[in-house]
Amino acid sequence: MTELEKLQNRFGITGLARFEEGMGGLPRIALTTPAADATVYLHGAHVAHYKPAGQRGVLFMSAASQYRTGRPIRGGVPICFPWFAARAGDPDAPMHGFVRLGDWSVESIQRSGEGASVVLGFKSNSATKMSFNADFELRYHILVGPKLDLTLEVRNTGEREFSFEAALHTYFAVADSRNITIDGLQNTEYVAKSEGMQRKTQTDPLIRIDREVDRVYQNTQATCRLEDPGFGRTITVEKENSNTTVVWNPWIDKAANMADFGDEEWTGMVCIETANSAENAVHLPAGQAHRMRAVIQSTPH
Ligand code: TA6
Repeated sequence: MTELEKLQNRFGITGLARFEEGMGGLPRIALTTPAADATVYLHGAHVAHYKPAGQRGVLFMSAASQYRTGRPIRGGVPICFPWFAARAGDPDAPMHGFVRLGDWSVESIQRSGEGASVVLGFKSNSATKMSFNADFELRYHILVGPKLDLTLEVRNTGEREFSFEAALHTYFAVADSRNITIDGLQNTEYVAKSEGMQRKTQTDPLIRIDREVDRVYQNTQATCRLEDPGFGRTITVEKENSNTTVVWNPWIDKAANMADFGDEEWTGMVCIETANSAENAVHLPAGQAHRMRAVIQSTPH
């Protein structure tokens, strides 16, 4: 019996949750529910598709994405942990940490109202401790329904406090990134990564994409609202226990320099990321847990 068949036998639910070979032969869970459909790869616990009933898909996936161990999937909701972006002082460390590069375990799959809930797990081991010297257990709670409700739980299973950064690095599918607006971050300070790491304040009420935008908004718990006139919908991103929000679009040049991203795909996506980064890093005492949550809802106009 293959690993996939073992998973199907143990966790599969007829008419709701099916294990299948996804892109690159990677195992994934196909969720088909009255409220929404979704796809979750065990590689990186990566939500790659979320489509509420009667709507188009909410998440962007690159047609050029790689699907193999050791490489991140491009699009959907990558999980960044235990650091965000490049690791300070370690140029060889993988961008955004290592948990999006490896396989997660399945803990449970259940029907939940008109949708489904999935819990995936990732534990520290000798290999992770080589680069991040801490004992931890992650549990990723994925609730697929009228909303996409994601909670990343980090538990310190060691004897001493450790600090970490984390992000649910969500890629939203949009009709044309030049025509969308993002509301919710007015008067918030941010680090402008595409402008020499300048520290600035968001003065305009609405964020628009008219160049490369790579902004790390600090000390904000605000709900963001993405208006997409082209697709005729509003997407809201509510969050809990997250003090950083990142907004990113690579624009033309950066898109052309990304091997796993189509040169023209920058017009079809924008990232609004639920995070804790830099001064908002989390300091987690031994035995304690932290739960960062993003709740995503798409509402047609
Ligand atoms: O969240 C924005 C960002 O940090 C950008 O600087 C860009 O690097 C993006 O993440 C994608 O990172 P990745 O390692 O997935 O290519």
